[in-house]
Amino acid sequence: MPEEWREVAARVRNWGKWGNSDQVGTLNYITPEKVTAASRLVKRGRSFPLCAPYDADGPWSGSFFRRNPIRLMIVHGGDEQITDHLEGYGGSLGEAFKAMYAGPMRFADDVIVMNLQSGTQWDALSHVWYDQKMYNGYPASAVTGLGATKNGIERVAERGQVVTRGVLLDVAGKRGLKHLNPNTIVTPEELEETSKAQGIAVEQGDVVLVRTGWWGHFLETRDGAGFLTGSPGLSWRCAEWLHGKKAAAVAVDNVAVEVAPAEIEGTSLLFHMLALREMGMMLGEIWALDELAADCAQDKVYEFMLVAQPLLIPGAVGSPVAPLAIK
Ligand code: UVW
Repeated sequence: MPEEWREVAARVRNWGKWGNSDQVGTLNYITPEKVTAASRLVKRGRSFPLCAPYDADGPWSGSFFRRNPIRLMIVHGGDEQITDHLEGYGGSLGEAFKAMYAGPMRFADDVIVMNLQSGTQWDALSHVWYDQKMYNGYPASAVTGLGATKNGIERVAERGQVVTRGVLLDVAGKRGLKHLNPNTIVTPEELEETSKAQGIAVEQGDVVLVRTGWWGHFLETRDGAGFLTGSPGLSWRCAEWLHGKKAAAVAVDNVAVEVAPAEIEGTSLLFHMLALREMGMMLGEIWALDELAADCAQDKVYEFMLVAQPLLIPGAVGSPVAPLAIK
């Protein structure tokens, strides 16, 4: 890695800042005072879901190490005919259906099979590392077939801590575009200019939402390969800007928060390494920001209460999330 990147990595490193056993990183910036202040941002009682659909029509073509979610019905309305055929049918399944269908009640059940990373998600601090170390100096070997024994997403979920002020930086909107062009690099200077243009300053403990318009573009084109490989997104240099602001997390409406391909040839996920490994900052990916952005453009209020709790999945290196921005 170039010296300049290594120097930034050293400058933004938060290891030990919240103790040697910390596993939630910059979420420590969200204090009880921050949560109560965020609740006071709710003025209209209007909430905006920021979750993309977990369905078969997402961007994962099957050529990557991820797939679109697969949802299957396990019990459904058509199963009612089983009541005509249960006589003499044994086994625990037969017994279960006899008991459940004894009266008039009928029901449906389903199951979902998906990568935790294939839809709207949080990356846990154990998702990415380099040089055999992850956030707070934990060894990469702590992530095994059992899951992440350090920096797993459950550390965040257990604390119930992803409730704070959200700030939207609508970079595409500021440029007057529906979406940024493919592979556009969003610089820290542009984040600063956007925040100034919107009259909002990022403060300690905020979750910063950056809109590129890329998810909305995918919904129009359904071009999964283009969504994955042509993504506009943050420059790795934005890490230092977010570090200086003491942001709690960052989430973007693209696949990896950062721009693709990586700005330094022969590397990948440069911003991931700085955010997750050095800063201990979770990354939100594939967040649907268009409806919220349209509302913010209308009322000129780019701050809101954000509730974005991950699922409590012990050992997971990420989690689906259904974030809500409440104004
Ligand atoms: C990888 O592709 C490894 O990560 P992400 O989904 O966070 O971009």
